[in-house]
Amino acid sequence: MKMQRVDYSVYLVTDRDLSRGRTTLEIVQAAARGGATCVQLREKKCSTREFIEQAISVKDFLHAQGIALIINDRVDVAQAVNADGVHLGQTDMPLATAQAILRDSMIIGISAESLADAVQAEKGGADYIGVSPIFDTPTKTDTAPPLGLEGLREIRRAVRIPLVGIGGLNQKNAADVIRNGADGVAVVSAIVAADDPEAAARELRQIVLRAKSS
Ligand code: TZP
Ligand code: MG
Repeated sequence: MKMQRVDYSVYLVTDRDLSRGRTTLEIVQAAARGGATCVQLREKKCSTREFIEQAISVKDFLHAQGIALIINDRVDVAQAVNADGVHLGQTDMPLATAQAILRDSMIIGISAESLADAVQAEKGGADYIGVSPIFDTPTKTDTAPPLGLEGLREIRRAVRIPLVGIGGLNQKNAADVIRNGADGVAVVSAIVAADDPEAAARELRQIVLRAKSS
């Protein structure tokens, strides 16, 4: 069953290369204790088998907490582990193809690198949009030019589905991202590479909650 009402407030995107010796599961557990509300498992290098094993262990943990698990890029892996969703970029499987395979069984998130991408994703029936990137980031360098807060605002005015900002987001700019129309902040390094991922997630959660209520 497709999860209704996902909380995108603090959306952790994993990255084993930035985890400083901690396992992805350890990072996910710490982030969940701190208040992360959604987790995207993003594995660019490991084997399909390892991706699936990792996804199962992360899912077992997250489901006990009621936190959504979204799989990056791989519709097959998302199906194999019965994840809550899949996240697709502009050069990944097309939205319509993923919908034909998944038949409304899970959330589909789409990365939008422009206003046109965002409008098209909403028209196509995406469940949420990752607005990417908001700012420049060393974590991913093959991105489109940053949209900035102005670009985010423009997208917010044009679409109704949930928006999650990504790219260079942290405790210093998370409130601005929410105030400019995002429903949540997606972060890699601000949690994954933090000295204390739990404290980092907790701080982000407080900042986002405050920004939403002000
Ligand atoms: N997609 C767009 S920017 C990005 C991804 C996966 C990386 C964001 O990483 P960070 O460390 O939160 O800037
Ligand atoms: Mg992708």
